Amino acid sequence: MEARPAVDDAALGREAWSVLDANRTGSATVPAPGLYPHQWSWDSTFIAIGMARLDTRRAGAELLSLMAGQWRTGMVPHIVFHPAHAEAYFPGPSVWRSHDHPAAPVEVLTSGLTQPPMHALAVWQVWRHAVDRDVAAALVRRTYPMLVAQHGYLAGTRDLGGAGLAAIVHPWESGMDDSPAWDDSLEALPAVRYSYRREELPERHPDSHHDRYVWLALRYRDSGYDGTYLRLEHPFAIEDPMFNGIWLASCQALAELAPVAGDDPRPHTEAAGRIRAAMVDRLWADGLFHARDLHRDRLIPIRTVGGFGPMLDPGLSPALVDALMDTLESPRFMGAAGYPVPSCEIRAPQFDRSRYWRGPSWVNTNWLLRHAAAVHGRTELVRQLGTSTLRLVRQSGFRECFDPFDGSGRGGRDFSWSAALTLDLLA
Ligand code: 9WN
Repeated sequence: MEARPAVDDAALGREAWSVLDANRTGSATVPAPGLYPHQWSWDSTFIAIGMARLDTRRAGAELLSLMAGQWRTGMVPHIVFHPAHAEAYFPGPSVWRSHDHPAAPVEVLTSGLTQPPMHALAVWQVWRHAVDRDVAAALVRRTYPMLVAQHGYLAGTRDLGGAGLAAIVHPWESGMDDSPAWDDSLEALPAVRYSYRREELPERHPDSHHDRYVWLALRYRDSGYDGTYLRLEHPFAIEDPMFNGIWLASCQALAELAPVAGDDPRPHTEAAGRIRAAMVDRLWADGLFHARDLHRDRLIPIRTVGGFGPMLDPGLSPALVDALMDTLESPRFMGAAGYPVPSCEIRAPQFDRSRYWRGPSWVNTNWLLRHAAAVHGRTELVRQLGTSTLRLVRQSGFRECFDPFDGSGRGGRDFSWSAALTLDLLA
């Protein structure tokens, strides 16, 4: 494992801020230099949450730059492309062709998929922790209608199961693209081959899966990013507990923000209640939430860190919170990991300690589970997740993810959300 000289909190905070400065391109921050040269959706929400501890204006600019990519349908795209690096990441703007779509923004190029709807939760965190209250209040008023539109899109176009949950239509939409949760659904798709240069691909995907990712994206694009096509024909539709747990938490956040924006909080609280009831009814089994494959109408058996997403809900019943805590602390997850929280159950045959969402621990999911623990007053877990996450970045740097047994870094270096959330944890 890499040895890093011991750093105190102040020095760690300075290092984190300098990573964010280095990854800045105009008003946006890229996830990692080289590897991800554009603005990614949920990355920027975590980045804004961390920045808000020191610079309200910059946190707001990060979110507004992302929301400039919002489509008139309300959809917030998973990538807002940086024009100077257009095709430096595959698939780039020439694949997504957002400029051909009447609902896409004219000024910026984007992807056609979305990512976990962290946005309202992020605006609420910025509001709660802002150093400049006036700037934060202006940000809330400006973004509130955008967030309402985003939630409307999820509740309408994305309720593919008709039960009140939002479906993801591509693994990239989960934010956990190579999670073993999607393996069976992907393997049910036709075997396809594309002729892009293999070296353009991120190392993380078995080739056959990446070809299917591209195939799914092209099918959706060729439908004109059409909601009816998604309902009737698109072959990948999954109700994911992390995506929906984050959406629910964002509904609660919108209810908190509504009075600041001069609006009624009740519709957001009611929406949260509907999502909660649907998640408990449709996704709960064996002490954890599971993803549901809508085409096979069955729960996906593997346990992943995504199954803890609904714990972000302050209204989740104490009995379910207790059961989730038991699973989290068991040898399937934290009980057998030196450095929590592994992204996939350690006992699963698919678990791989070094491959992205198939095993390693991530700063953003640790932050989410720590936030969930705080919501439910589980102070020991809050302390444990905060301390162990800071131990990871102190030992191995602001890496993309970490080996859950020895804490060594994996994936990209100088990863923005690892740096930004460190600032939040240090605050
Ligand atoms: C596809 C940028 C993104 C993160 C995702 C992570 C990875 C992209 C990829 O990088 O996904 O969107 O190329 O694999 O899985 O969570 O937002 O950091």
